[in-house]
Amino acid sequence: MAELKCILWDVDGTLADTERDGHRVAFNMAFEEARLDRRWDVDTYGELLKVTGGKERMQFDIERGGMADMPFEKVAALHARKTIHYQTLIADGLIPLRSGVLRLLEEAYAAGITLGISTTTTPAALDALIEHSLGKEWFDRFAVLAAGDIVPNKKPAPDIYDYAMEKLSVAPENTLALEDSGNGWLSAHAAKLKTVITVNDYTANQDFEGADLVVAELGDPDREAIAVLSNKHGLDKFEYVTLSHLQSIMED
Ligand code: XBP
Ligand code: MG
Repeated sequence: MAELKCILWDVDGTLADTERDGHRVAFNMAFEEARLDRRWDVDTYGELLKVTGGKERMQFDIERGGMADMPFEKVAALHARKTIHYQTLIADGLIPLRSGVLRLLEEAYAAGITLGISTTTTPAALDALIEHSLGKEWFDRFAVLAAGDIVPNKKPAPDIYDYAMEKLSVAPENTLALEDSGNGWLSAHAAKLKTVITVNDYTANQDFEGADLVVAELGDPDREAIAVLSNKHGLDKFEYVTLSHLQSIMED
């Protein structure tokens, strides 16, 4: 039995459905701008999501023959342009937050729970989402923004969660992760965190065996009841995820 003191949030797929209509589109804009033939369609991008990190994803596509070979400096330069396109898409307000995200963040913040971000995404992309989708006040409300290349190994390695917890001086037994993908779950689990998963179209069929709660959405009081896909701690029937659900998962 442990108290919930900290919640670490994944970004892409968890705060918002950024992959299909955000990152993917921005990669294609960078490819087109650089006059490359390659375009990542929705299904191809789904396959490529098994590789975390945008630069690593391009490198993987090059190695498997999907994209023309190029030196890593070119990959990095293309990725920098992709990040700029992504920032523009986010600033245009094209990607809303997922249901329940703001409600749960506000509830946890008001309750004095430490909040942090643990993501594979580039810091500039994260900043754009915080500024335009959450609101600038959240730059101060998150106690740590752990993102991108600051750790040697990206998810599914536990490094980014370990880094965030070290910065916050919180123990894994008091920390809960919110994730959306198999790689995110493996990362949080390897960091010894209890984990709640909100699946999306790209991750619905991935393996979340052992996760503490798997739901279709966090949900909101004024919406349809959410689908609960697995409920390891036997929480009583509920229509949306609340802070007390997260607290009971920690205390079980
Ligand atoms: C998801 C990722 C990222 C994004 C693209 O991160 O793997 O690589 O797809 O972002 P998470 P970058 O779910 O951990 O938030 O191009 O900035 O890497
Ligand atoms: Mg994710």
